[in-house]
Amino acid sequence: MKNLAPNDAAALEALETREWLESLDYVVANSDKGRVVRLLDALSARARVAGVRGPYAVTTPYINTISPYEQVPVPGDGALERRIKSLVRWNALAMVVRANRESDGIGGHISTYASAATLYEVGFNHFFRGRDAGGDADVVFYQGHASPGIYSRAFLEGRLTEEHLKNFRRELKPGGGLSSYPHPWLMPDFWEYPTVSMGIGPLTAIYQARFIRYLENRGLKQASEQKVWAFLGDGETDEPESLGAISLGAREKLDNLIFVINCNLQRLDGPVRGNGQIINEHESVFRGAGWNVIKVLWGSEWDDLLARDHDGLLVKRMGEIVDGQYQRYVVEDGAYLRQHFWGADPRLLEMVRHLSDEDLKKLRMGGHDPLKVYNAYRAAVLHKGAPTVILARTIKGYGMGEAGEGKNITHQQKKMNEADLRHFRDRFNIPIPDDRIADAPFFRPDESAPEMRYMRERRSALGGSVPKRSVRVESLRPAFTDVFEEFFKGTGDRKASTTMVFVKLLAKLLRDKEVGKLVVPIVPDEARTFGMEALFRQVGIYSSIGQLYEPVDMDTLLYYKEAKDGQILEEGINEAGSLSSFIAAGTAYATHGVNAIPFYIYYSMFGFQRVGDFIWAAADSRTRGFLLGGTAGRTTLAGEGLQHQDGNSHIIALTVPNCRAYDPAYAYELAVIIRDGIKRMYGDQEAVFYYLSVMNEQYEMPAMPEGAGIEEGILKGLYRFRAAADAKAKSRAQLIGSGAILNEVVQAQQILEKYGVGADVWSAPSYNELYRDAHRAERWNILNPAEKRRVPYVEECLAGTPGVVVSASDYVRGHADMLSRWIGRPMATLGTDGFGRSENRASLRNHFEVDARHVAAATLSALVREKQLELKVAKQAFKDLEIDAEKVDPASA
Ligand SMILES: Cc1ncc(C[n+]2csc(CCOP(=O)(O)OP(=O)(O)O)c2C)c(N)n1
Ligand SMILES: [Mg+2]
Repeated sequence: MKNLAPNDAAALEALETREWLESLDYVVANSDKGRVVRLLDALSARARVAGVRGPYAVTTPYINTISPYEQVPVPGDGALERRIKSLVRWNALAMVVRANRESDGIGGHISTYASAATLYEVGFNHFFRGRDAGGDADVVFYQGHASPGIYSRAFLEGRLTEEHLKNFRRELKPGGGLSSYPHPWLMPDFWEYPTVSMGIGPLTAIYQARFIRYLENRGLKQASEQKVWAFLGDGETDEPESLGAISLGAREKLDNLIFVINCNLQRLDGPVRGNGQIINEHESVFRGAGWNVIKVLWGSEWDDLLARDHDGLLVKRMGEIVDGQYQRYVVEDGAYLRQHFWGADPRLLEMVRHLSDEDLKKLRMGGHDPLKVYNAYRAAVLHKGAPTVILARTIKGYGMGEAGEGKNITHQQKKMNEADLRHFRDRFNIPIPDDRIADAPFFRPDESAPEMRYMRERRSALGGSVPKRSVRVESLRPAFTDVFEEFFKGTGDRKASTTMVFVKLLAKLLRDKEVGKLVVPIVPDEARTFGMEALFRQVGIYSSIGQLYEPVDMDTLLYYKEAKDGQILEEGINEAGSLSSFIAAGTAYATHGVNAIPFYIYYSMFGFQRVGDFIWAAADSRTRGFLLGGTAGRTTLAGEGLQHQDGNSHIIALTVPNCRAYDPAYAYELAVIIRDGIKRMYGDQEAVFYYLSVMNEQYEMPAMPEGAGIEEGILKGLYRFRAAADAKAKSRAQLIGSGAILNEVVQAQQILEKYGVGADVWSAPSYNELYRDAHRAERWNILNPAEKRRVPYVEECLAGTPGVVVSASDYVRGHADMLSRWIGRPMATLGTDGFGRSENRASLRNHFEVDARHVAAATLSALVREKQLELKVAKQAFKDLEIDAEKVDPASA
């Protein structure tokens, strides 16, 4: 073929392109869609064979996924729905504006809900099923900063009063107020799950959807049409947690899961992707992960323009604008749009010649068009075999006009002047007269108004109002005939670690007739670390599709068994995901009416420290269950070194108000705590959960000491484990130990005998509980100066005892030090401040000075200072025990 001139080549290509497109149009018009896809596949395969690479695209053109031809009309009354939405908008705005007038700087957000109003209202009017729908009730995760809109709707529905709205962000006002964001802890009848810490909502939503399948597959819940909706911000997806588990959603075929990403293209400071397109970025990420992706970019006004876009010029133009520029269009007028968007090509200008500048400005974004949003939700609900993500284009601060629509400052705009309020009122047609507008009064139509009746009818047809949280389980009071007894007896001369004891106890619980099926063991690829592999076979690993392969260890007794009704949630190396499963299981008593009892065991360093915010969310969610920090302790986990050796977790656990944390040393302690925990959480319905550190050091587990008050002491956090052999000794001491270090303390007791010191040994399974009890008492004492002083439990135990006090634990010294004021005299504290080391146990305990020798030395030293022992005795002991005063300080080493 002869070389064509460039112009001829372009013309030829245009002609060829047009012919191909016409052929395609013919097939589209005359065959089913499957045929079109097969044809495209065949073309792509042929091109590949011929060595053509690409086009490979996980994105589609920058237009709506659902074409106008596929749309169904929105059932119901669109005008009334618009009216309701306007009223919700108004009251949400009034709430924030008024809160800030009354208390400057109290905060609140207008612009997030303003962008998402249609996304929520379509849900409220047509999709979200309430609790009266029984097992079908949906679980909805609301974008935290959109909460004013959610409250505002609840106000219109008559669930919240004007007083509540007035007290937005003033929770301590008499009569109570509304919490800034979704917090079940603070509003336990309203919110189900916290979301405002970015990324927590999306991740926990994925695991919630998976846990629903788990309950169904295990026969604990009937299969239903229940959906999990997660509303999140486009900026929020920058959090690794937001997108971190989306592949799980697709792998597990979670068609009960719908993400709605509110793509207003802005985050707090400015554009999410000024120089790119967040929506297409998300499309590729989610499609690549196997999700059904629905883009809702353009409102109905664009349909006609796109239908006339025969050369694809408009689609091309839509796709080439970056988000920062799109944001610019929001704040500019129609003339600007004509010049800068449409003016890129005379043919585009021609397309909109019939539209005024004002018309151009009115072309809506898809996320503000109920028809587009309704059809997206409908398609999502009907989609089978994969979760759906809806990427909805919206405008941040929609309707706020000059006060903030589309502006970079809009996220934090909480004040509006009279002119702004008037503008908003006019735009949404709110019946508030000029002379009252400056006050931003709330507005609720008369109960008999058509919009009020419509709203109530819609909600009642959908199973009642949402959000709503309620507890729907009976208390669980199991008899536990053969679960705990064995652990009270000890192991005789057999050695065991507390981890082994826990695993054995768990295995027994799993066999228990009453609670066995409710137990949910959760592991992050760490079951073998904790010696739990026997459970693989005993109860199976949950897999929604069973086991499609012959496991490599099929012929062994404890093979890797996956099963559809498997009980263990083996989450892979994913502590945040595991915690999300813990939350889903531990809140099932409220969300699903199932008393699930989760036991989540993990490397203790990768809990509070690694995913502490998820633990905080669990606490907020009123999660029940047991967190087990395995291989805990700074010196108990030999070999692993600085990253793994935990001397911190109990300190962080102290900061979680409803987390009861224990560091048990012996089998019976563990048994007492777990039995009591189940009773408190599932019998008495206390809103607490547990953190137990369990160790891998093996030793003989003693039987529970005889005598009254031991169980109570364990639970309160302190009891006398072993009294001094010689209570009349001249020198006396009280030694306190916890966890694995308790054994060192017991040994120190024997060493001290040789130097004439009679020491009592106390086990302290929970410094945290002691501290809380003490402050409860002290607070009461402050508030009741005329009354007889209440004595904290720790003081009651130790104040009257003879001799010096020494405590030792595998945690930083501050942990025990927090009790020192109630001991009645100075307390010498040994602990593990400083970085860990790869070493064996004995060397580590020498390094951190928490072994029996150092406990004995600290005791002798204190006795000398208190003039209860002669210096020369201590000197000799130091020599015998090889105590090195010049040793490096582990706290800074
Ligand atoms: C973990 C975390 N980091 C930071 C914040 C503070 N913060 C609150 S909202 C916000 C921006 C949200 O942007 P986006 O997700 O796009 O939501 P939009 O308001 O635009 O709908 C930020 C940074 C937070 N709430 N949580
Ligand atoms: Mg945003």
